[in-house]
Amino acid sequence: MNKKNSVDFILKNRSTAVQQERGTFFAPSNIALGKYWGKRNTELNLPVTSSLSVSLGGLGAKTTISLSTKNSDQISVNGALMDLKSVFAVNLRNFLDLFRNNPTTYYQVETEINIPIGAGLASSACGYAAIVGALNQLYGWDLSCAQMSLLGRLGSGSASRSFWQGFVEWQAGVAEDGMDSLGVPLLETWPELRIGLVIFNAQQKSLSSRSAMQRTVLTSPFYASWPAKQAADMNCLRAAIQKRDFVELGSAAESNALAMHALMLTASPPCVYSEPHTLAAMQKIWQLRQEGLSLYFTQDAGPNLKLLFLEKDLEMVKKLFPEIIIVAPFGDAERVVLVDEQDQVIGTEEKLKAHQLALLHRAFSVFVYRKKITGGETKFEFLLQQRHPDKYHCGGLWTNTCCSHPRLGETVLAAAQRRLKEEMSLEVSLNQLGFFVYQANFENGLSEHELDHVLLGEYDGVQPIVLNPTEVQASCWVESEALQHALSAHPERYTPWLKPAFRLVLEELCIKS
Ligand code: 2P0
Repeated sequence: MNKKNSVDFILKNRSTAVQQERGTFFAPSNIALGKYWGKRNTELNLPVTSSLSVSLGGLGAKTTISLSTKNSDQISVNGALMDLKSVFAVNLRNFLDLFRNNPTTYYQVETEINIPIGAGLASSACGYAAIVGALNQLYGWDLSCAQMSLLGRLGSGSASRSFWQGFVEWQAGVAEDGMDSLGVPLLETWPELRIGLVIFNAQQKSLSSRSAMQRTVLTSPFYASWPAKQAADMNCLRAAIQKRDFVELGSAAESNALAMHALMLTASPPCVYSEPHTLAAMQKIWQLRQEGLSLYFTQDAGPNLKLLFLEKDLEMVKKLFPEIIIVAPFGDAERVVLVDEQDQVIGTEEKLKAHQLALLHRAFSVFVYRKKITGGETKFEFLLQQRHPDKYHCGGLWTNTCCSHPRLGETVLAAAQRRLKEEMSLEVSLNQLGFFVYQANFENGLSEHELDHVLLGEYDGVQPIVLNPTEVQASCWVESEALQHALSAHPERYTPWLKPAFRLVLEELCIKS
């Protein structure tokens, strides 16, 4: 199977007639904690081993693609038109060839990227992921992130991990056609985790990672030992993420990066990315660790280091590395995820600021119900909560069972389950019904401008409902007709999102509204 067959297989039954004037997509860059180093199939970018990364939040590439009115492709990066003969443009155009519906289809590709290109900061990962996402919008393919991950891999292996925030495992797969070699997001979050980018040299490297990788596989006498080392490190990384054991995570990531560079040093000719600054920074980190600071690094195919540490050590690390760029890959508890109207992540913002500036952000509303059978008729009752009077808005109003905002990298489902437990002490299996966008302005000057995911679950009738007193004042069960009536008769007693969210629930349960 070649790249073209692979694309045709993934896009089967999808039209290549343009549906939109332009498609736009943001993809975050990702840093591997367990590296991808070596391919078992160079045509399809199928890796020898699985790898595991963490995405960099708002750092990445935003690409817009439209059909070009000129007789050639036009590619611009951060506003500068690229020479179509440059290696960068040639590679990109070869990738675009896989998607043109005839040879005279030309694209205008505009990319804004907020990390240095080709300096070992995974610009190809976010770059190719953003292109796939933009094509998906342009052609209206409606692909899942998993399908886009398969396509992104064909552009650059590490792009398969750039369709999600948070931790992502690129599963190597075993199939010859690569259809099982794609990114899978992990459910775990780690709000305190910080990545620090220490950039000594932002110049484009002279040896591409693609060449270095291939040379290592073909010439290093030690490459045969890599799969076992990688498998052991991946196990440590997965366990560390599950336990939130930072020392285990940092040790495994650092050791994995050093092993990858050790392999490169044994290639022929050797691939050397470290520079004097790189080695000096490593020495400094090891010294600091001896003195008790919990600080680790990882290094990719470039001279720059990415530091790993926890939020509690942020001020210390900033003092020690004044030029550092800090990334909070999971935001923090007090940040919300900014999205566009299609629920594409475009960044994060402090929760209060997002509500002051009415910025569209991701939210969710959970409805827990129970069935009541009276006189042979099934009725539905919904568990409502009254918000604590001190909440930053809508204090004292009645609303659905619980609502909140997912953290960056946290799935809506995982966030909903977390919050249901925190607020009502309930564990309920939930279904996602869809989302809607609404805006409401409050008297205190704050606004809700939310893309609200609605989730529904049935109460088992057994678990005790224990209210979290800092969040919830009271709760009650209300039958659906009574609630519909009350929402019309006394809207001022309810939060503004309850009515539109409840509409999705009524549809799902086929209740007349
Ligand atoms: C990684 N790197 O896992 C590893 C560690 C660099 C060091 O993936 O040939 O640009 O396009 O599949 O994805 C860089 O390699 O290589 C990379 P191709 P890619 O992040």
